[in-house]
Amino acid sequence: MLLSRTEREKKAAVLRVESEAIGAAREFLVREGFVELLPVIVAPLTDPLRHNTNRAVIEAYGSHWHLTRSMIFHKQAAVAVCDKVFSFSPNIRLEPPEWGKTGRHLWEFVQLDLEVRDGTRKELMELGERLLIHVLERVRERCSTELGFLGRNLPLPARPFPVFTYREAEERFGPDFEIRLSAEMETPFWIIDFPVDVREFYDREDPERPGILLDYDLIYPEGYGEALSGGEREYLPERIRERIARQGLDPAQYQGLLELAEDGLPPSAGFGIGIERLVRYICGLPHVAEARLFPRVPGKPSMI
Ligand code: ASN
Repeated sequence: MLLSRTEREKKAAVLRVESEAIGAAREFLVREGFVELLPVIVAPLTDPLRHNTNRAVIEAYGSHWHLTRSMIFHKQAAVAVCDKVFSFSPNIRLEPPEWGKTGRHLWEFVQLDLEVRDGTRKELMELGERLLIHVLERVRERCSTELGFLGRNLPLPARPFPVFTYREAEERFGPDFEIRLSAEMETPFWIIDFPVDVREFYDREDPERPGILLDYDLIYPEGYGEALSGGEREYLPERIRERIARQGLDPAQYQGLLELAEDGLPPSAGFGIGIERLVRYICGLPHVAEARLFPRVPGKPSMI
């Protein structure tokens, strides 16, 4: 790796911030009663995702195994054992090569994925705000030299963060409302109530408002885009089956999930927060690749 002295110093500053942010998030969650799970890297089933992402599959012992795209189903199963779980979970998503230029995508990244048994949207949104503020406070306190070196004046947002419904945001800002709002806002904000067809089948449809999901995305200000996405979950087998069918997916691929649901999956809610995007926002970096020492950028080769 041929980095100039300044590049090396910058990278070291970013990595120190990242390490502090990870430590702060872990400390916060353990204090809140969460149990850390070791990540799942391969599984017979993984997150279908709603956008068109090629599957990464390996063959082992005569079966096909997906590389994890998110630990969603494992988190849902895990809360039957421990009430609150989290994992720093490596994800592989084979995004189109042109996404290498968005500044927001890596095809290998880590998300802090968490889930709470019997959790509600309201509780999880509060948790997300407190978690983010704790991390920002800690980094400001312990990494002022690094932030100064990176020229980043990191603001501390006040709770509660503003909330927009998907419909309201779309009406006011058009189809790319997320990017436009993110560029305009000066504080992190939520988008809630996504229509059922734009999200994955596992986010719970509001029984009181058919067609609307009980989900939530947190978006960074200053144009940095999505911070976290999460939702209450479908946990009843008949609901999961219906949602799978409505999205035209093959139920056989989700056999393991359906069997777990037949045995009794607990109700839960959770979210995932991308670590490289968090560090990009904290440090004010142009691209998420700068938050990794060995980045995997869609469409870009790597020597190591
Ligand atoms: N981690 C997200 C969630 O908890 C799912 C995802 O990454 N697609 O909802």
